[in-house]
Amino acid sequence: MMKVQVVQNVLKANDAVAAANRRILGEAKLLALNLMSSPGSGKTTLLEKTIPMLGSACPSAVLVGDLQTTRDAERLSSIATDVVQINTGTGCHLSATQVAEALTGLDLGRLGFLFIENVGNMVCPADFDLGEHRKVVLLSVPEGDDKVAKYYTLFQRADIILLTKVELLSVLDFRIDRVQDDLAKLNTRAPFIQLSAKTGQGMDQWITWLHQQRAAVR
Ligand SMILES: Nc1nc2c(ncn2[C@@H]2O[C@H](COP(=O)(O)OP(=O)(O)OP(=O)(O)O)[C@@H](O)[C@H]2O)c(=O)[nH]1
Ligand SMILES: [Mg+2]
Repeated sequence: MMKVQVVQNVLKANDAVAAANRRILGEAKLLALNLMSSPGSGKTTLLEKTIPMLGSACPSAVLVGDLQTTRDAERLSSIATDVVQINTGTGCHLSATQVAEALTGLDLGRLGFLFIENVGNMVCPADFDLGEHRKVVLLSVPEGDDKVAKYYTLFQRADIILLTKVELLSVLDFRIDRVQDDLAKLNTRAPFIQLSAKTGQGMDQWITWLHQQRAAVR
């Protein structure tokens, strides 16, 4: 009983900070996105390709969460206007408080997009609202076509689902219809885009969605 109480308190405290973040991000009139997926499914690579395609009128900042190292921040440093690396130590997800702290160092008014690359993990990030406007969930082809039903909470909450590394479909046994059947039971609201950062397939569709969502929150 006590344990349940503690967990609920942690989530409640996180939600309060997330609500404050959402107010701040709303006033800044930017679009804030929380990118979630397992390690290595292509979040940083997607941002490396996406940010230059958004146009100079829409500067982007990135908050990137990893247990350790500044490797992802270094990859993005010459691409994004601002990059903040958040090291969680042993933490398996970003919290609203970590995002709030990172936001204090940014000039939000000049930004068009704020990308928050969560810690690579398919379970924990799903439970922690950061105050983002949209949740972006990636699944890469090498991970296998059975993941949607297994890690359902993440996919249920997604506002868009990106199937990444699709140029590998020809060399791996991956059935897209299996993914689509599972999504039909869990989340029919989120668009499903087949994408390859390597070949550029699906990138235009993703960029169009980003601009549409930004217009919607403004
Ligand atoms: N073939 C192929 N490889 C890709 C694609 N996108 C990313 N990769 C590769 O996948 C590996 C992991 O990509 P990252 O972008 O670092 O993945 P991540 O999700 O940011 O990983 P974490 O930050 O550790 O969670 C790298 O070797 C990328 O080059 C793609 O579209 N096709
Ligand atoms: Mg990364």
